[in-house]
Amino acid sequence: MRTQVGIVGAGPAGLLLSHLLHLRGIESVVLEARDRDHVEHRVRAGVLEQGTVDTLVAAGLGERLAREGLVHHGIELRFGGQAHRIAFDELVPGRAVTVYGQQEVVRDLIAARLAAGGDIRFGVSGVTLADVTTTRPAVEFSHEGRRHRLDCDFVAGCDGFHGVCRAAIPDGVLTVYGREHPFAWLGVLAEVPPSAAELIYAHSDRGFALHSMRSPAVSRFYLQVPVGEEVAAWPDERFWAELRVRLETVPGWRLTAGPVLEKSVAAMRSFVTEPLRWGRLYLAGDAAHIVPPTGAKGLNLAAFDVGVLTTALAAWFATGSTELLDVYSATCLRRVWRVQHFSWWMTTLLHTFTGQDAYDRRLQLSQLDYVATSRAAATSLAENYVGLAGA
Ligand code: FAS
Ligand code: PHB
Repeated sequence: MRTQVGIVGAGPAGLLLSHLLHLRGIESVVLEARDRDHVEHRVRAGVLEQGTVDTLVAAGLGERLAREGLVHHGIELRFGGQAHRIAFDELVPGRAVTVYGQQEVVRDLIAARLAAGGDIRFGVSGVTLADVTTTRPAVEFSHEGRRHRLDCDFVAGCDGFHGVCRAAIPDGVLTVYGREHPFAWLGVLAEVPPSAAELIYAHSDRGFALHSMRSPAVSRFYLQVPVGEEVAAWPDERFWAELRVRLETVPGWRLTAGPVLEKSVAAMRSFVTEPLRWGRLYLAGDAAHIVPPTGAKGLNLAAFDVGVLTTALAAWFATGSTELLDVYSATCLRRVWRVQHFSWWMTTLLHTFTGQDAYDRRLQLSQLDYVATSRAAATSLAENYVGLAGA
């Protein structure tokens, strides 16, 4: 079989790339290891930057997003028994974030691809890459009991952190940067109305906590827990009790608990691979970089990558020019490092660290106080959180 762009992975990066290429008249085939139901129900991101929303709307995917997405013009930092709002509408007028679950974005993309006759193969296995340093790359895979070879002009590695595409690049080609953060996040999705209108990022001596949401009826919460923590160690009662201790720190504010729909633990790592290209293989999204979710950036960075890659591929298919393809890596990496820094900074600002002494904690509180009281510092947080305009 043959296509123009072979895409490995039907997460937000792979699906959005396939859709954007389609809008440019470029064919693609998306190969996904998991089944459709799993991909559409995987609970991950919840916050979309302005730029991501603009990209989805421009791509004709704005109808349900506009109807069900929650536009937020601020977030709250909660520490030292006080609530401090970072007001986007004052600090970065005209820019906001939209709360809309990643699984909703993925559902909209799959529906749009299939409605347009797009080719998504769910449940593939044994994906291997061939000849990606030649002008005739290919992806080989097994599907429904048969082995297939997909000949293409380019391969897009959108298969996430644990995928095969980055791993297919020989030693010595990539430079890898990163660190594992000394804690994890326990995430809970609950069928209960949010206890606040906006997200609350809470710093406490017992660790970080986040109050987020998915809709007026469904809330999303996170607790900082030790690395390797098991979900089984957190029965619902213990979870709600600990969340109350870390969030109910402002007089008169109460958390409403409810039935738990999903509970999972996510590792916290920062990771970047350079370059994002090897021959005719282009990496995008979590396959190339991971940020801790404290800055709500992973999905947004994936959307940024595939926007740049679409423009570069469209130029090649239209004119044969490799100019934009040759700078794809550098263009994305400038944003990747900005987002890496912001996500690392939010993480070090809001989490407790083993071995942290009283001096460290005072520094953290001083930084939090500075962000809460200095317009310049609050504006810096706000502009990074809503997403820096342009490159
Ligand atoms: P994904 O990992 O989403 O998709 C890769 C796909 O490739 C998967 O479907 C996988 O099954 C498939 N695949 C893997 N190996 C394969 C193989 N060998 N063959 C075929 N297919 C293969 N980001 C935000 O922006 N905001 C947030 O609020 C936020 N919250 C998060 C909360 C949590 C708990 C986590 C874990 C992440 C969060 N993120 C957030 C980051 C997250 O959204 C990722 O950045 C995003 O899923 C990246 O999308 P992809 O690059 O498409 O990778
Ligand atoms: C989420 O709603 O899942 C979420 C929100 C903000 C973050 C991370 C996750 O920083």
